[in-house]
Amino acid sequence: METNNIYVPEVFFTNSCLTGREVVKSTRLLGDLEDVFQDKEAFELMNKDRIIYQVSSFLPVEEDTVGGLFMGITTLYPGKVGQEFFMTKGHFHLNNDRAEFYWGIEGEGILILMNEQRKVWAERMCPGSLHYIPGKVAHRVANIGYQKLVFSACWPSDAGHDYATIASEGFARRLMDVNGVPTLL
Ligand code: S6P
Ligand code: ZN
Repeated sequence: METNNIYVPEVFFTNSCLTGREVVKSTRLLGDLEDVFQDKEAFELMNKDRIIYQVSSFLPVEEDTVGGLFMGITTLYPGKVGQEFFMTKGHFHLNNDRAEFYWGIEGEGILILMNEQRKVWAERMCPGSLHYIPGKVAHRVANIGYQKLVFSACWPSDAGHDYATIASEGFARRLMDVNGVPTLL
Protein backbone atom coordinates (compact mmCIF):
# COMPACT_ATOMS: atom_id res chain seq x y z
CA MET A 1 0.00 0.00 0.00
CA GLU A 2 1.36 3.47 -0.89
CA THR A 3 0.68 7.05 0.17
CA ASN A 4 2.84 9.72 -1.49
CA ASN A 5 5.58 7.16 -2.28
CA ILE A 6 5.86 6.14 1.37
CA TYR A 7 5.20 2.42 1.49
CA VAL A 8 3.73 0.46 4.34
CA PRO A 9 5.97 -2.51 5.25
CA GLU A 10 4.68 -5.87 4.12
CA VAL A 11 6.91 -8.08 6.22
CA PHE A 12 7.31 -7.84 9.99
CA PHE A 13 9.89 -9.26 12.34
CA THR A 14 7.88 -9.54 15.57
CA ASN A 15 7.44 -12.06 18.38
CA SER A 16 10.47 -14.02 17.14
CA CYS A 17 8.87 -14.74 13.80
CA LEU A 18 8.44 -13.28 10.34
CA THR A 19 4.92 -12.41 9.28
CA GLY A 20 3.44 -10.78 6.24
CA ARG A 21 2.00 -11.49 2.85
CA GLU A 22 5.24 -12.71 1.29
CA VAL A 23 6.52 -14.93 4.07
CA VAL A 24 7.01 -18.60 3.15
CA LYS A 25 6.66 -21.16 5.94
CA SER A 26 7.98 -24.69 6.13
CA THR A 27 7.86 -27.39 8.79
CA ARG A 28 10.18 -30.34 9.44
CA LEU A 29 8.63 -33.26 11.27
CA LEU A 30 10.68 -35.97 13.00
CA GLY A 31 9.73 -38.27 10.14
CA ASP A 32 11.53 -35.91 7.71
CA LEU A 33 14.78 -36.41 9.65
CA GLU A 34 15.10 -40.16 9.37
CA ASP A 35 18.81 -40.31 8.56
CA VAL A 36 19.82 -37.42 10.76
CA PHE A 37 20.02 -39.03 14.21
CA GLN A 38 22.33 -41.83 15.28
CA ASP A 39 20.07 -43.82 17.62
CA LYS A 40 17.72 -45.64 15.22
CA GLU A 41 16.00 -47.61 18.02
CA ALA A 42 15.10 -44.46 19.95
CA PHE A 43 13.98 -42.82 16.68
CA GLU A 44 11.62 -45.71 15.85
CA LEU A 45 9.87 -45.40 19.22
CA MET A 46 9.08 -41.69 18.74
CA ASN A 47 6.08 -40.01 17.10
CA LYS A 48 7.14 -39.21 13.52
CA ASP A 49 4.55 -36.41 13.31
CA ARG A 50 6.25 -34.42 16.05
CA ILE A 51 7.31 -30.97 14.82
CA ILE A 52 11.08 -30.55 15.21
CA TYR A 53 11.51 -27.16 13.54
CA GLN A 54 9.73 -24.51 11.50
CA VAL A 55 11.23 -21.90 9.22
CA SER A 56 9.60 -18.68 8.03
CA SER A 57 11.48 -17.03 5.18
CA PHE A 58 11.29 -13.76 3.28
CA LEU A 59 12.56 -14.33 -0.27
CA PRO A 60 12.19 -10.94 -1.95
CA VAL A 61 13.90 -12.00 -5.20
CA GLU A 62 13.91 -15.21 -7.23
CA GLU A 63 16.11 -18.09 -6.08
CA ASP A 64 19.52 -17.90 -7.84
CA THR A 65 19.39 -14.12 -8.32
CA VAL A 66 22.95 -12.83 -8.07
CA GLY A 67 23.30 -9.99 -5.56
CA GLY A 68 20.04 -10.53 -3.67
CA LEU A 69 19.53 -11.56 -0.05
CA PHE A 70 17.14 -13.90 1.74
CA MET A 71 16.20 -13.91 5.40
CA GLY A 72 14.66 -16.58 7.59
CA ILE A 73 13.75 -17.33 11.18
CA THR A 74 13.98 -20.89 12.48
CA THR A 75 12.20 -22.16 15.57
CA LEU A 76 13.78 -25.41 16.77
CA TYR A 77 11.92 -27.22 19.54
CA PRO A 78 13.69 -28.87 22.50
CA GLY A 79 14.15 -32.60 22.74
CA LYS A 80 16.49 -35.48 22.00
CA VAL A 81 16.59 -38.68 20.01
CA GLY A 82 18.39 -40.97 22.43
CA GLN A 83 21.16 -38.71 23.76
CA GLU A 84 21.37 -36.53 20.63
CA PHE A 85 19.82 -33.08 20.72
CA PHE A 86 17.13 -32.09 18.20
CA MET A 87 18.85 -30.34 15.32
CA THR A 88 18.37 -29.05 11.80
CA LYS A 89 19.28 -31.19 8.79
CA GLY A 90 22.27 -29.04 7.97
CA HIS A 91 23.69 -28.21 4.57
CA PHE A 92 26.51 -26.82 2.49
CA HIS A 93 25.54 -24.13 0.00
CA LEU A 94 25.22 -25.38 -3.59
CA ASN A 95 27.08 -22.33 -4.76
CA ASN A 96 29.61 -23.36 -2.21
CA ASP A 97 31.60 -20.19 -1.62
CA ARG A 98 28.50 -18.30 -0.41
CA ALA A 99 28.61 -17.21 3.25
CA GLU A 100 25.75 -16.63 5.70
CA PHE A 101 24.97 -14.88 9.00
CA TYR A 102 23.09 -16.59 11.84
CA TRP A 103 22.06 -14.81 15.02
CA GLY A 104 20.43 -16.04 18.19
CA ILE A 105 17.07 -14.63 19.26
CA GLU A 106 15.72 -16.90 21.99
CA GLY A 107 16.86 -20.02 23.82
CA GLU A 108 20.14 -21.90 23.96
CA GLY A 109 21.79 -23.69 21.09
CA ILE A 110 24.96 -24.80 19.44
CA LEU A 111 25.89 -24.03 15.85
CA ILE A 112 27.86 -26.97 14.44
CA LEU A 113 30.18 -26.20 11.53
CA MET A 114 32.19 -28.47 9.25
CA ASN A 115 34.59 -27.55 6.45
CA GLU A 116 35.25 -29.52 3.26
CA GLN A 117 38.11 -31.36 4.97
CA ARG A 118 35.47 -32.58 7.48
CA LYS A 119 36.97 -30.62 10.37
CA VAL A 120 34.12 -29.88 12.83
CA TRP A 121 33.84 -27.08 15.39
CA ALA A 122 30.96 -25.38 17.17
CA GLU A 123 29.76 -22.07 18.60
CA ARG A 124 27.34 -21.43 21.48
CA MET A 125 24.17 -19.60 20.41
CA CYS A 126 22.20 -17.41 22.81
CA PRO A 127 19.96 -14.34 22.43
CA GLY A 128 22.07 -11.73 20.63
CA SER A 129 24.92 -14.00 19.55
CA LEU A 130 26.07 -13.35 15.97
CA HIS A 131 27.69 -16.05 13.84
CA TYR A 132 29.48 -15.60 10.52
CA ILE A 133 29.43 -18.83 8.51
CA PRO A 134 32.09 -18.66 5.79
CA GLY A 135 31.59 -20.23 2.36
CA LYS A 136 32.40 -23.93 1.99
CA VAL A 137 31.36 -24.60 5.58
CA ALA A 138 28.38 -26.86 6.33
CA HIS A 139 26.11 -25.65 9.13
CA ARG A 140 23.47 -27.11 11.40
CA VAL A 141 22.00 -26.02 14.73
CA ALA A 142 21.09 -28.07 17.82
CA ASN A 143 18.78 -26.99 20.64
CA ILE A 144 20.54 -27.78 23.93
CA GLY A 145 17.98 -26.09 26.21
CA TYR A 146 14.57 -26.84 27.70
CA GLN A 147 12.73 -24.17 25.74
CA LYS A 148 12.44 -23.42 22.04
CA LEU A 149 15.50 -22.07 20.25
CA VAL A 150 14.84 -19.24 17.82
CA PHE A 151 17.52 -17.94 15.48
CA SER A 152 17.59 -15.92 12.32
CA ALA A 153 19.65 -16.22 9.15
CA CYS A 154 20.56 -14.01 6.22
CA TRP A 155 22.06 -15.59 3.10
CA PRO A 156 22.68 -14.73 -0.57
CA SER A 157 19.80 -15.53 -2.92
CA ASP A 158 22.17 -17.50 -5.18
CA ALA A 159 23.55 -19.68 -2.36
CA GLY A 160 21.21 -22.66 -2.82
CA HIS A 161 21.19 -25.68 -0.50
CA ASP A 162 23.18 -28.88 -0.87
CA TYR A 163 21.43 -31.31 1.50
CA ALA A 164 22.62 -34.40 -0.37
CA THR A 165 26.22 -34.30 0.85
CA ILE A 166 25.16 -34.20 4.50
CA ALA A 167 22.42 -36.80 3.91
CA SER A 168 24.97 -39.26 2.55
CA GLU A 169 28.10 -38.43 4.57
CA GLY A 170 26.74 -36.68 7.67
CA PHE A 171 28.84 -34.44 9.88
CA ALA A 172 32.13 -35.94 11.13
CA ARG A 173 31.07 -35.35 14.78
CA ARG A 174 27.78 -35.50 16.68
CA LEU A 175 26.56 -33.29 19.52
CA MET A 176 25.47 -35.59 22.34
CA ASP A 177 24.25 -35.13 25.89
CA VAL A 178 26.97 -36.76 28.00
CA ASN A 179 25.83 -36.78 31.64
CA GLY A 180 24.02 -33.48 31.09
CA VAL A 181 26.87 -31.80 29.20
CA PRO A 182 26.55 -31.07 25.44
CA THR A 183 29.63 -32.73 23.97
CA LEU A 184 30.95 -33.06 20.40
CA LEU A 185 31.88 -36.72 19.90
C1 S6P B 1 19.14 -21.10 4.97
C2 S6P B 1 19.43 -21.02 6.43
C3 S6P B 1 18.31 -21.44 7.40
C4 S6P B 1 18.03 -22.95 7.36
C5 S6P B 1 17.13 -23.40 8.49
C6 S6P B 1 16.83 -24.89 8.49
O1 S6P B 1 20.32 -21.00 4.21
O2 S6P B 1 20.62 -21.73 6.70
O3 S6P B 1 17.14 -20.72 7.17
O4 S6P B 1 17.46 -23.34 6.13
O5 S6P B 1 17.71 -23.09 9.73
O6 S6P B 1 18.00 -25.65 8.39
P1 S6P B 1 18.20 -26.68 7.20
O7 S6P B 1 19.57 -27.20 7.36
O8 S6P B 1 17.12 -27.71 7.34
O9 S6P B 1 18.02 -25.88 5.94
ZN1 ZN C 1 22.80 -22.00 4.83
